[in-house]
Amino acid sequence: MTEKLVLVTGACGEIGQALVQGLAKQGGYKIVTADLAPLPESIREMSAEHAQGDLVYKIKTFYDYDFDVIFHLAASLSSKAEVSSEEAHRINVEGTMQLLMMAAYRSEKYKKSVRFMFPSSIAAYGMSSLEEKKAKGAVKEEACNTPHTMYGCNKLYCEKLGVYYSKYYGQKHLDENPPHFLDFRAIRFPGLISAFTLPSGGTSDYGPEMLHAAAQGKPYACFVREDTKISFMAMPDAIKSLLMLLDVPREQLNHQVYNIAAFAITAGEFRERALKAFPEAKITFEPNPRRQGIVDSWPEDVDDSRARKDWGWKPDYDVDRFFEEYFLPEIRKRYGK
Ligand code: AKB
Repeated sequence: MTEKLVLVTGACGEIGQALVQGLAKQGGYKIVTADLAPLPESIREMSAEHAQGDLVYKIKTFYDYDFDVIFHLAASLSSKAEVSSEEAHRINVEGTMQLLMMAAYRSEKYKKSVRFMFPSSIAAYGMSSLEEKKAKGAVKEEACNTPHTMYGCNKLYCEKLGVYYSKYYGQKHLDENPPHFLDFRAIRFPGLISAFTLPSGGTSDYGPEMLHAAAQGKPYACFVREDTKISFMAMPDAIKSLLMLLDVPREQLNHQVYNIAAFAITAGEFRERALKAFPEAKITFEPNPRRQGIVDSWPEDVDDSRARKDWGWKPDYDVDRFFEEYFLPEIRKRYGK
């Protein structure tokens, strides 16, 4: 069987590294990676080729490749995007648009629908107050699409761009039979937690930062209030969702954007779990008003019934299994505690 050619942008990021490992483990893919940074040692051997540099300027190079699949993970995350909003817009929107155009062009020219996998985020939602956040509970995809952050606006808009390039680009959809438009699929991720890497530039980062600090015996001042609640997920489940959605036949999908959820938990509950595992941990709460505002605007949970129905999504790790079977065993090995 011939290998499928896959591009992973943002390959050095948390999802990127785990995804490259997941694709390599699954087999059947020739992996091309792209990132601003050189590839870390852990995935270097798995990439057939690495394009280092700014995607927006490098896009021309990619027109020469016959990609079957694109995972466009490169992004400036929510906290970072608030301090450099213009740069974030360039990375998050222009980078995505350039890649979508390239994928749409190739799909049409070669009559082969390129699969374009896009990680969106719970940042695409916006709650006007804590009362609304509480009242709304687990939100469905179409609810509260009023993001409060540059990153959230970028993600929501890029979902729309993806739908546009896959359905309406050139307005040829009426006479094209069969259509050869790019096949855009997006997942709105909650906060992700890996036992192997730490996030940077995001606002859900307090969860993984707190747990990694506790495991290393380092004090941690959490930048959000104890009662702050959002949805989180183990990194292996995030990778599972991307690989699952990639393989679903188009006819089976009734939508192009899907929520996925695993467990919704407060920062205070994270602290309790961390203290149970590492009783010496020193965790305090020192809310940062700007970052608190960002997380307060995100829903406390998301409704993932659409993904469950269309492609059989189900996380492997609920909160107990996340700690007992994934995070704690791995982190103890990592930090020797
Ligand atoms: C962030 O905090 O910006 C991301 C996200 C929730 O999309 N982790």
